[in-house]
Amino acid sequence: TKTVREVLEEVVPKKQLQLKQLKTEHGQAVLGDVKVEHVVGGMRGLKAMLWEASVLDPIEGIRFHGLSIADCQKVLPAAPGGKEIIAESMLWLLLTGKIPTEAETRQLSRELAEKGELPEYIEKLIDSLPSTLHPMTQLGMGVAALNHESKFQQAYERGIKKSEYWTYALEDSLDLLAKLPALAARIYRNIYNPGKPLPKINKDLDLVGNYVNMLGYGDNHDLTEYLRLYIAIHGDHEGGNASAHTSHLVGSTLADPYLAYAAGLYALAGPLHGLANQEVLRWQMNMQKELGGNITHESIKEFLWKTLKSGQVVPGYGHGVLRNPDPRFMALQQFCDTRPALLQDPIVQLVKKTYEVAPAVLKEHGKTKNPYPNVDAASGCVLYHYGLTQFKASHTAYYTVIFGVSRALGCLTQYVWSRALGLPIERPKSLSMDAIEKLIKQ
Ligand code: CMX
Repeated sequence: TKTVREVLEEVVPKKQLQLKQLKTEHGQAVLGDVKVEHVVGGMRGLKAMLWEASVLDPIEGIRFHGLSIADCQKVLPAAPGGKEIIAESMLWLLLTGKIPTEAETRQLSRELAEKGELPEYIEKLIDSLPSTLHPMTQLGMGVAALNHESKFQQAYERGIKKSEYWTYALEDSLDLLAKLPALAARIYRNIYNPGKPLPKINKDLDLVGNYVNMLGYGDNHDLTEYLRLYIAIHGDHEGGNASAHTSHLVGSTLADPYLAYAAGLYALAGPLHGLANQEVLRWQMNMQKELGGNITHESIKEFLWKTLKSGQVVPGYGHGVLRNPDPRFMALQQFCDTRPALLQDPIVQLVKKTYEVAPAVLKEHGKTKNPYPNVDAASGCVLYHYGLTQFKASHTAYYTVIFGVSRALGCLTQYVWSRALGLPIERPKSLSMDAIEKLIKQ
């Protein structure tokens, strides 16, 4: 049984060599043109950054080191007594490109559990915040403040060789991942159950098992399994999405992993990104209220048109890269399909029915390049079913915090790889409209 560090020690030199060869042998190879539409269109489709752990295919969806979600479900170890992928086995795959054994997965779970308690100053910081402060603001503050412990920052100040950066980056990343559940659960407790004692971390439990326990739902096996799957498959979605790209940019300045990920979290908080699952739930509940007992394809279609005609987006549909139903959405649907209680839930049923109608309506509307559901179309509604109903007022919007616990897997993996590969500070060239016009005329 190897540790994740030992596996990385073996993999890093190979990847370093691969990059060296790419730079020396293919440095001038062309990957595409930069068009004005890229510069003014949010760089959509521009192949402009390196990201190791996952690549998003417009049709097939996400692949983690080449493995689809279905592949991962077959080969990645689950928790004892569970079936779903867990955060640790996904983290191992993302970091190393290898599939961990059961024993390696358990060992990583134990290491994270042993490092999981929060330092007292973080507990005090979080407890001092008003319960009306947005949970994502709190999460970002807690993550940033944990850099008091940053081994990377301390080593950098001591003066270490560039080739050693990644090892300290890895230690920080594991420390941060280990502490995220306690931080996220404390925020939840303070807002929704003030004063309720928080359970200690169980050293025999996986990361998400402990998270669900600390949220107060530890006796709900189905919710625990749902969140294991949710957190594993939201872990990484290649590099260009707003949270990943933000943390990558900030990390490229050699700000430590805590600061880099805190920055990524604030990008995740936006309604077009990580807040969307909550928006979906709000929207589906409005639909439910308005349609009453009359839930038919026709009435859903009318509601969709009403949303579109009022100039709003249909939340949970569309994507910057995907051009097919999101396989993460399909995996969550599959989870629902095997559980009668979920299948009977009115809001889960409405999500399913909406999916039967929405693509055709969005095609007819003709604006979005992708008329299909993304993962957010289902994820929040299932949380609601399990009793995580705190989403209504924006200051109590908690769902994105769960996404924030998950996305750390991918962002911190890339932080380690960026340091291992010695990637430089990001500094793309910007242009004014006048400068663009001048270039076109040349
Ligand atoms: N409903 C209505 N209109 C939509 C739409 C939707 N679901 N998705 C895109 N459009 C519109 C866009 O607003 C844009 O309109 P304008 O030309 O008037 O600005 C047009 O279609 C073209 O957009 P696009 O190229 O298809 O999509 P983008 O890459 O610009 O945006 C996304 C992608 C996800 C922000 C967008 O589809 C959206 O707003 N969806 C709803 C929110 C959502 O579900 N977000 C979650 C994304 C998943 C994630 O974060 O991982």
